[in-house]
Amino acid sequence: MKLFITPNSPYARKVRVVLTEKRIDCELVEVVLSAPDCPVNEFNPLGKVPTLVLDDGTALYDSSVINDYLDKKTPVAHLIPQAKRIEVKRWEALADGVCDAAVAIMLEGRREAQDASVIERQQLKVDRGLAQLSKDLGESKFCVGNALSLADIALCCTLAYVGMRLPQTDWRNSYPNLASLFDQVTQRPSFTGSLPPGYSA
Ligand SMILES: N[C@@H](CCC(=O)N[C@@H](CS)C(=O)NCC(=O)O)C(=O)O
Repeated sequence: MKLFITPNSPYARKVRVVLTEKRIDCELVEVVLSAPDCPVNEFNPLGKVPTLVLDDGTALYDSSVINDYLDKKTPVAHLIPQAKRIEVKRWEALADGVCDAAVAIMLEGRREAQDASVIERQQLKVDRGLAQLSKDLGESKFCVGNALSLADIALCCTLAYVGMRLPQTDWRNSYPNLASLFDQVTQRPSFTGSLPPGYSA
C-alpha cells in the first residue's frame, strides 16, 4: 500500500496516526499538489491528499473512508468501536469541518485581493466548532468512552492545524479541557512521528 501525503496536511496526518496506532506498514509518498504531473491525479480525480493506493491498484479517499478501511484491516487498537460508530464519526465530522474552515481561511489569506467576509464567515465556523467540541468533551479524558478512538485523533489533528495556521485563535486558553486532552494524546509516538516540519505538537 502507498499513501500520498503532504507534510502539513491535517487530513493526511489523521491517516498517518491511524496507520501507526494500528501498526500497519504503508509507504508514504510525499507530493507537491500544485505540480502539473502530481501523481495523485492518476489515482484520485479530485487531486487531494490523503489518497491510499492498495496493492491491487484500488485507490481510496478521503481520509474518513481510508480510516474506516484501515480500522477494519487489523484487530489491533480498534479506533472506531462498532457500538460507538456514529458517535465517533460525528466527532470526526465536526473536527474535519473545523479544519476545512481553517484551510479556507489560510487559502483566502494567500490571495492578493482578500475578501474579509469570507474570512469572517469561516472564522465563525472555527469558533463555533471549537466551542461545541469543548462542550461535548466536558470533563472526560477521551472524546468517546474510556479509550483512544478516531474521535481523539481527528480532534488533535485539527487542534494542531488550527494552532499552526490560525495563531489568533487561542483555543488553548479558551478551552483548557481541549488543551489537556491535546497535551496527553499528542505525546503518543503516532503524533510525535507525524509532526509537520518545524512544529512540536
Ligand atoms: N475531505 C478530505 C479533505 C482533503 C483535503 O482537502 N486535502 C487538501 C490538503 S490539506 C488537498 O489535497 N488540497 C488540494 C486541493 O484541494 O486541490 C479528506 O478528509 O481527506
